Amino acid sequence: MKNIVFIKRIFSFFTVFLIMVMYVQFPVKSAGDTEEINFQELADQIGYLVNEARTQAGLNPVYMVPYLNEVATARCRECLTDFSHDRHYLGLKDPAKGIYYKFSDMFDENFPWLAGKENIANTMRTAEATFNQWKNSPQHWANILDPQVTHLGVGVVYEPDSRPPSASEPEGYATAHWYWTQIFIKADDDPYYAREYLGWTCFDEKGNVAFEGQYMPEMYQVKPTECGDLNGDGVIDSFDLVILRQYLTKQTTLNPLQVEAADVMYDGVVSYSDLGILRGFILGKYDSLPVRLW
Ligand SMILES: [Ca+2]
Repeated sequence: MKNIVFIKRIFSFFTVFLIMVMYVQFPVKSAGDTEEINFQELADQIGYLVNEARTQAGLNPVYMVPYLNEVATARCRECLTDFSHDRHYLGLKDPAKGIYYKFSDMFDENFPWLAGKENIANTMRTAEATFNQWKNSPQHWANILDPQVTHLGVGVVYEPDSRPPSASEPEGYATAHWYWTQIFIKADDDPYYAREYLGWTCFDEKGNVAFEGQYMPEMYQVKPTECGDLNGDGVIDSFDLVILRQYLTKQTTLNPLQVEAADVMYDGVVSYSDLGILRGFILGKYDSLPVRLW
């Protein structure tokens, strides 16, 4: 009986709008070792940009939910071999392999959502560039600014072995390195039903329904506390030195706040001179950062 009520509620609200962006260009530059890419930070950057846009439009910000991030990441992986909303290779779909028959198949059957939408994109390598693709497309933008949306999941996947399409193989493999997905939902946050969803939902201190682990995304997960503190742990030590060396040898990337904190010479660029000064500070050669050498 409960399930019947729930199913009716889903169908009465259920709408799915499926839109994608595909730019036919193939960046040849590799992102390097994918171990060094902070995918969670990239996903949160997308969420932050969504909320910035929604706030400017006078709409409520949306929460991100770890489970929805997982769903969106699975959708990205699906897009590696079939970058499409219409699932026209239906006969090839195999849920056991993480390839789904329809949008709603990606969700646990008990997950309390009433409506869902997705935006997918590929090719671009930064959250800002991907977000601007969606911003410049009216249908994607309408999803981002949908007043009914309450929660968001973002997935980001990097595929190092992508290759350009050929006439004989139009589908079936990744044609871009980067894949991005937004999964928007309208949550079933009716307190009357919420207790049936425990495990997915919880109640905040005011008794409002919330999803387990939901959070407001921040632009950058790593936030330096001061000049020289590249990893944002509040102290300047050899761990920061290692990060700066990895950055200079292109083994890792830094967010803009970290790049600013890495400019310990305060000359507007990050170079091996900064590495020398940071090492000198850690060894006690300098009393404070930044150190201006002129
Ligand atoms: Ca530090």
